[in-house]
Amino acid sequence: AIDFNLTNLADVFDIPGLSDILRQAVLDQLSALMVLPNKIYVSLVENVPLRLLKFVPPTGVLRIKVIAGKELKKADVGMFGLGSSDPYAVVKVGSQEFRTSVVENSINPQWNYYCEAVVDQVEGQSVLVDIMDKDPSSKDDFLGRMSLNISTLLAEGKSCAWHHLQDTKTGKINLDITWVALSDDPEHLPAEMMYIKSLSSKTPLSSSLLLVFVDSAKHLPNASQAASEPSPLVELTVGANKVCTSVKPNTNDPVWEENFHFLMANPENEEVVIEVKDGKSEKSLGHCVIPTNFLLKEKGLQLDQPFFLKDSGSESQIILMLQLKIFKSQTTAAEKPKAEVSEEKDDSVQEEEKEKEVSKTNDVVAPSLEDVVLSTVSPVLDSAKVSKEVLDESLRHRGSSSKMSTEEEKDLPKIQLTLRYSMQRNKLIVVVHKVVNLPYKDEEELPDPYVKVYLIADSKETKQKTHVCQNTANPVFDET
Ligand SMILES: [Ca+2]
Ligand SMILES: [Ca+2]
Repeated sequence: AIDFNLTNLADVFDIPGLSDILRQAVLDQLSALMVLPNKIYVSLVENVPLRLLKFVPPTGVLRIKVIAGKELKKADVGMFGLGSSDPYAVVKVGSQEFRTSVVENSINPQWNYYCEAVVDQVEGQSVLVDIMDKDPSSKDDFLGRMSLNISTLLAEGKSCAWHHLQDTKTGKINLDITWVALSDDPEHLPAEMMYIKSLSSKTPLSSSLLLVFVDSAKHLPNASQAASEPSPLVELTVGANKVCTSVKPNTNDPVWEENFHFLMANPENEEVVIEVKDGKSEKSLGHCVIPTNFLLKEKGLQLDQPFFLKDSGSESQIILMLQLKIFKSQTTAAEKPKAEVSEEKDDSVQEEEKEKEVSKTNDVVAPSLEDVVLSTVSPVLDSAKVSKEVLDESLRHRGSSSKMSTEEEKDLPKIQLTLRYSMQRNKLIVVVHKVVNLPYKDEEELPDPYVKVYLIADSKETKQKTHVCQNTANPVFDET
């Protein structure tokens, strides 16, 4: 894994002679790492745990069946000049990529291929399908592409249709796409398992999604008696899937705060194997196993607690948050608005929550980190062809309980911003949309808020202000 901090990254991009090739290489690496959601959290109030806010479940899952192609372009020259193609399809959703098998020598291929893509955020995201002709001894030929907006799919719940391919003269593709909602109700599990079995006997499909938030570990042992502090990382294994956190250098109490998810066929008999390792010596620092059926018995299908590590120090713990989401593929018409509500909720979470008041009750904290993050992350987003990104962060009041209900969360002050970095113009564009739920003392004395944006780079500081909105706790600015 690449491990460099964002401040250094900013410096790298500032080097004027940095070749485009190197820049592109860095961007490619980063876009691979910057798996959606590209959410960044900056604590505006000190000593407030952001843990719960950083644990953001995906919005849903798309179950995609690439059924068939028709009248595809002939990209191979045949012996008698007729020609054909050896088509396969590449499906992309965010950073996830899936590939069908190759159907040889056919312009009307039948794939009947299933894949499942986790959708973190609906806004601005598409399902992209490229059709290619496999050529054993040269670069594969492009046969056409198509894209579908995920928000449209979500509204319809299901789409089964022939789509004309773009950027080509001929060809259609038949896709069956289902929006799968995520539920906290274990009662949905048997029905979903029956349903996926009925869909395909060949492809093992998923009935649920396991979310794992690796928060931190405490009192980890050193790798050996002679060794100094370890540089720990966590390896998570579910079935054949293995993922790793980043390495935290030289600490017995690492904080990772990283999100992972695993598609599961049957959570009744699967387990998460957690192994903490020293990145330097590769030695194990402790491990534990959590069977996922534990989660089925918990309220909200959720566990948020420290787990003692085996073969580790006597006090060694790992702090994890695990949640199981049960798939609900068959959404009835009556239930549809529910799915839309949950999407709305997600949007509101995605609004950046921040406030800068005229009064000095809450001092502005850490704009530098935020801006460094912005100016470095945004070019990455550009390269990943994400035109609009919303930076997330949340403001929490001191003394509030560690768990907030959704109701309470709705009333938190929030700011909505759009951030874009234009490589051509070498400019960071910040659109201040609006702020909601600013605190105020009484109805008579509403605040007159404005937003000040700081950019701190290379110890130079620039700032810009919006206009002042008189007498409101919910100002709308829409300023760039
Ligand atoms: Ca060819
Ligand atoms: Ca070919």
